[in-house]
Amino acid sequence: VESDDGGPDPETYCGHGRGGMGEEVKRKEDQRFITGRGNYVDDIKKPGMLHCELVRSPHAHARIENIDKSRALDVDGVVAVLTAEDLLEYDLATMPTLMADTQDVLVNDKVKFQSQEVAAVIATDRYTAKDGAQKVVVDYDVLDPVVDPYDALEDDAPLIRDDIEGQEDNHCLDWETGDREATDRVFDECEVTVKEDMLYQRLHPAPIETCGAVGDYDPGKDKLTVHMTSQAPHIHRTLFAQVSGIPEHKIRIVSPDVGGGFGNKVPIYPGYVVAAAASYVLERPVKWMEERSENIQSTGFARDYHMTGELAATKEGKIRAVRTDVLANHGAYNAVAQPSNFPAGFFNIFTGSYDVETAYGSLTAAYTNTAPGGVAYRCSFRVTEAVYLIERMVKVLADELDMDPAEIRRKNFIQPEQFPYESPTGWNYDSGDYEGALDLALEMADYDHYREEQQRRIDEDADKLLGIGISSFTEIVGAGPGKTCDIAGVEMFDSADIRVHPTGKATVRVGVQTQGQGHETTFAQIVAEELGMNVDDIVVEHGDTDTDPYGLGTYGSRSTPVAGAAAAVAARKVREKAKSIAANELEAAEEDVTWDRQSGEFHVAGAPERSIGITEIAAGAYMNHPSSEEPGLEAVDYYDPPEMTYPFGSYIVVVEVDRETGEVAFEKFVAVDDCGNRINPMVIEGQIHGGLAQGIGTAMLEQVTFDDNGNVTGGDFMNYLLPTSMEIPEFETGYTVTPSPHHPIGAKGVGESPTVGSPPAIVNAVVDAMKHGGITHVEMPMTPDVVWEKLDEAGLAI
Ligand code: MCN
Ligand code: CUM
Repeated sequence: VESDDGGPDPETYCGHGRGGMGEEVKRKEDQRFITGRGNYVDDIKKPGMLHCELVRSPHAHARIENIDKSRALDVDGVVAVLTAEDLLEYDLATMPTLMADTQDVLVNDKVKFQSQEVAAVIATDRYTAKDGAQKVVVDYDVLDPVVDPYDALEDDAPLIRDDIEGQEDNHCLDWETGDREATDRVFDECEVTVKEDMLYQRLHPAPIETCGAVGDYDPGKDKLTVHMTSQAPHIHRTLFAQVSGIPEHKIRIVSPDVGGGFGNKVPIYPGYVVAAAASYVLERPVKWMEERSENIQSTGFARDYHMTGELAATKEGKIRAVRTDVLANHGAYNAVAQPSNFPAGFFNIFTGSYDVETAYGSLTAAYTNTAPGGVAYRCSFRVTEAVYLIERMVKVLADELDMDPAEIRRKNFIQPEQFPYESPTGWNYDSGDYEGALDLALEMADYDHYREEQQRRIDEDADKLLGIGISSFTEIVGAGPGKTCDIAGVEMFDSADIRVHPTGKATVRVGVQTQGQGHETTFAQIVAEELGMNVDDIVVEHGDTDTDPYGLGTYGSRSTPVAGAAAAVAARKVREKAKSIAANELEAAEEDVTWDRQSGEFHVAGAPERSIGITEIAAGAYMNHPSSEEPGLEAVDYYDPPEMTYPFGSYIVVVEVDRETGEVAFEKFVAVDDCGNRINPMVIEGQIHGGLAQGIGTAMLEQVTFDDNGNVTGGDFMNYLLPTSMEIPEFETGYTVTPSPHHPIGAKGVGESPTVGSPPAIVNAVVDAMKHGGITHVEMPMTPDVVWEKLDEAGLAI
């Protein structure tokens, strides 16, 4: 359903004072969050509810020889101890991962990573469950672990996946994209080539709320209700039905308030299955709630990409080809949370914002004795890695050619008139104006001034060096289309269901799931805009498979591109019917009635005083419906996007590097984003701030590390360093608006852009400060010791 008054033209959405598109509506949900009235999984208490604690392996690689439950069962209050043997009886000992691998729910034979789930103790309260868990005696035959993916692929590496038939080594998968021959040819003939190895380190998504579930099987209704921390309740229900054999209509998944997801809550974890299974077996509600260190050690991690990047260019700085090779650490199972057909996610967008002739990428993934994962933490399905690769490499090339990194980008940008643009790896970019965003960022950053200041400090041999880093990234968000993107076979569409009630208020239900992004506000704004309603008259619901239309969930910044589109289209369907009712109420022919976006009312052409708004129309729909229409006023839309959306931006970071200590301080941090038409600028600003903070954490502090035994070194926030307000500088944000031509309201996603775009800008800045010493790369996280080593290597340390 097209808009009848101009479509995604940004001028159309200028704000009409009712809380529609483009207005800074305060987040409706914040009232309950900031007054402690949120309702999270751990807030759920049910009569007779039991508590579950998991017994986790202290070893990364070990065969289980025996599990003795007896001492645990002796603990007063312990109701049951479950092991794989018990689950086998119900055919629940294993579960499929999102990439069709098979993961143990409770370890049957061999532990494959430290903290893997071995047994579950169910007791009357959490403390008793914990006491019981400590009394489960597990005999392990400890095996040699391997945690490094390079080591894992050595001939003499211990075999991790002996459960897979025919598997003889730790090789997980190979993947390639682009044109190898053409790319090699360009590299052979090109005047300039550059090459750099870089690690995008393993990160932890760190939501405030850890994962948890309350399983509640009702034998009277023969229905299983699972409250769980889920970014994708509907697909989780489908998977639950497939695994458990319980029919799908007898399962209800409820994802109540979710305290941050960041991709952590896309996969299914054994704890969810155990809580549900235990409630089924014991016929009592069972709660499982993870502790912080369990979350850090076992949850779906992010990145762990060992990349080699290469560019081939002319002496003038025109990039002709990009080549990359990656070794990915997938952990003990292939359990990456991404569309089924994309084994490397959307990494193949690694040519970024640049118009290059040809490109080739290859990747190998390895199993290691580490927790599974790879796609999480605001990553847009590995676009983080792709953007890091290309934006780092452009800087490497600029330094090799002694060119200004802004200038070299300008030389290579895809130009506005080239859209829709097909990339050498087959992606179809919808729209962009990369130079516009860069120009604005340069101006905001006072770029020329800082370049002069940088040189002055070098000339004067100052103690603190200045570095300026740029990143001009392009993202790809909004999966589907369903024909190419699916999760476990289900096409990646999304949905919205709008019901306007007799008094003119509306309930909107969507198939996506907010974890803090503000959907209760922004989806209401879309509907308010398209129906001429006031945003306060609309309530948005989500996260209940019994009441919401089926959708694929929130991740990959897809909510606005897909469910946002569904909300707009459903609203336009309602508007179609509203028009017929309006004509009836106004006693005019339908052709003579038009809708006015400014007033939000229908009126008779040529007689603007004869107008009618949604309240009267709703009354008409229920109390005086025209004979040509059914009573009621509602519509549902299932939206399969024709393409993804390609938000973009330019970030500029100025840092000061202390030659004495290696400490890095932020002087300036400019972020210009373009997410097409903006629904709520304040929500976007919040998304950008949060994501930039995470980008700073990535670049400066965060990394999951392992010791030689495969233990996560420091599974807590004393050791896994997250940025606090002390480490976060003042951000200066700006924006441009380049609508998506195929999205009903011209919007693109934005939730991940800042995390995707900022790490390379920060690393580029730190490298830039030392480039006169010959430094071409600094690995993340750039802690003072790492930076000092580089200063020392460059002869710049004092
Ligand atoms: N928005 C807007 N105008 C646009 C685009 C978006 O006003 N043109 C608004 C949206 O209406 C929505 C928010 O910005 O309220 C983010 O929208 P979108 O880009 O569609 O992303 P999603 O809603 O699908 O959120 C997912 C994305 C991802 S994948 C991660 S990871 C992440 C992120 O959002 N996790 C978050 N931001 C997070 N923010 C919080 N607080 N908590 C998380 O767990
Ligand atoms: Cu990759 S993290 Mo988000 O897509 O939920």
